[in-house]
Parts: sequence; structure tokens; C-alpha cells
Amino acid sequence: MSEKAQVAVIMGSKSDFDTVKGALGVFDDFQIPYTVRVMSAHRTPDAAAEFAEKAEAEGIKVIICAAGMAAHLGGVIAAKTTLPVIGIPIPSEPFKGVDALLAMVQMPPGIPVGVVTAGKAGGKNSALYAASILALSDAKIAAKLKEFRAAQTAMVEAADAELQIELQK
Ligand code: RP5
Repeated sequence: MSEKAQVAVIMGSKSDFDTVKGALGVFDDFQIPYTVRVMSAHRTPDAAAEFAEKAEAEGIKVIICAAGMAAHLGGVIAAKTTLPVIGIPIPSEPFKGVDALLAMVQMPPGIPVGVVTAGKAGGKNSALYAASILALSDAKIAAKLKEFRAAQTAMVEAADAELQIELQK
């Protein structure tokens, strides 16, 4: 995206990209400009810290961190910025994401990371959550969020109506 990014989506490894794609789809739909990076709390700690330190001055408003295993990425980023940080726990073997969930959700008091659903649903939810933060000061994003919710409600109602017809056959 060429427009100045409002959201940064960081993943600990390119292997997390499948989950991250769910977030990018939402940002594309909502026309929210983003930047996407691979940076690791353990493998590239200096780059991650530097990115977090500069993010606010670059115009970033929310940072999403997707990571698996000993998932310290969100914590390391949150330690270096006061921007809101959202973590997506990525499931992996042998603990199926409980490891990443606990690493993210058990931040010590003083350095918060907001954690969303683990795995692919978390990709989508992280972006919707970021959009709701941006919507506090952006009426267009607020309107898009309301449209999204209304469309989602209509889809479920249509599915229910279809089911009732099928059951009557
Ligand atoms: C974490 O370790 C990454 O976020 C990824 O989920 C996990 C495994 O990384 P790779 O071995 O696939 O690079 O840092």
C-alpha cells in the first residue's frame, strides 16, 4: 500500500503469513493503509525494537503482532511503544497455540498486549479490533464497521431462513 500506513502488521516468521492474510483482507475492504513486516523478538530483536520505537513518529496508530511458540513479539514491541499492540497467537506443535496464548496474555502489569482469537480467526479479529480503535477518531472507518456488522447479521439471518425452508421439505 502506498498511502501512509496507519496499522503495522508484524509476524515473527513468514510461516505466520497465512493467518496474517486474514487481517490484510479486512484492511483492504476498509481501505485502511497498512505495512506488513517479518520481524522476530528472538531472531531480529534489534530491528523489532527499533521499529517499535519509530512507529508512532511514522504515523502508525496500531501494531498487530502475530507469533507462535514462545511468542514474545507483542511484548517486545509493546515494551518500546505506547501505541496499542494487538497479539495474534499462532498455533504450532506440540502445544497447539496454548504456548503462544500464554506468552501473550501473561504480560506483566504496566506493559499491556491485547490478545485476540488464536489462529486464522485471530487474523480477521485483530484487524476488526484495530479498525474499532481507529474508528474512535475516523468517522469513515466507524461507518464501515457498522456496515460490516449489518452485512454479517443479514448473512446469518439469510442462512437461518434457508435452513427453515430446507427443514420443511
Ligand atoms: C515464532 O516461531 C514465529 O512467529 C512462528 O510462529 C514460530 C515458528 O517460526 P518458523 O520456525 O516457522 O520460522 O517466532
